[in-house]
Amino acid sequence: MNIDKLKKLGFVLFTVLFMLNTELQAANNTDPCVQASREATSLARTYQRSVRELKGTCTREGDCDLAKLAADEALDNLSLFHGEMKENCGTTTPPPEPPPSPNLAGDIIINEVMMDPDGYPEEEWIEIYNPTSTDFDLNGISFVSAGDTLFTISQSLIIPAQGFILIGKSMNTVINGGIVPDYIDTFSLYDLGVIYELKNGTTILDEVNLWGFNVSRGTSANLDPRSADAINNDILTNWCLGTSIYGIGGQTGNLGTPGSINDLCF
Ligand SMILES: [Ca+2]
Ligand SMILES: [Ca+2]
Repeated sequence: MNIDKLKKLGFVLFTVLFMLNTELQAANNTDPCVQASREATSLARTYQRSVRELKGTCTREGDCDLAKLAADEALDNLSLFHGEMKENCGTTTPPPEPPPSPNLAGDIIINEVMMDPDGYPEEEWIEIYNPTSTDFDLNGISFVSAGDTLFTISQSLIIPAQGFILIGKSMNTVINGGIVPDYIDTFSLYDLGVIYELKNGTTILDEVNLWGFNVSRGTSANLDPRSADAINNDILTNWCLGTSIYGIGGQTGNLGTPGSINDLCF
């Protein structure tokens, strides 16, 4: 075989490979399933990256709005593409599952506290509210009072979207003021307003400073329900004394709304 024949053969082989490659690329580029799958995978990576950023940097309330927005947007688009894939591509493999949502500042808040009940010490309670549209598992969440961790929840405890969890000290309604707690633990609250925090490890999910709040025995510290978010519960004037009678505790009955929507403050 001479050099010219070798050159011709090389040219033919090159042309065939080039055409094959072009056809393969064209097939890949026009297949809606392949495209949707790529988009979904890319969005899942974006979401995972945003979640990593949030977990790495977002340790204070209000610091992480942009990363949260990016994560939310990627997740929304991911759901959209997944829907398109199911519609257009039959049994196409679904995109990779994103990890569970990270715990973010403001996802749960301190909503009402009975710190000085008119009766037994077991009548103290803490109410947590979930202002978001997603259920939240309180497993691993700590409650901190004046810098001291009073307890850490060590079991799955779901607080529904826009729902409440009531944490008490006893299930016995004879001594707990007639409340029905969702969860009980061992703790003791000061009979005055202090700084309370909900934390996930070192991340503060919510903080309220009730220092200066005018506590009244047998009456809860009650956040106005129109201010039920992590920012507005920082404002002391959005808090007031509970006014609804509940349970059986104390000589005159305790006032507050344990486990349900709060009394209006103004
Ligand atoms: Ca707050
Ligand atoms: Ca309440």
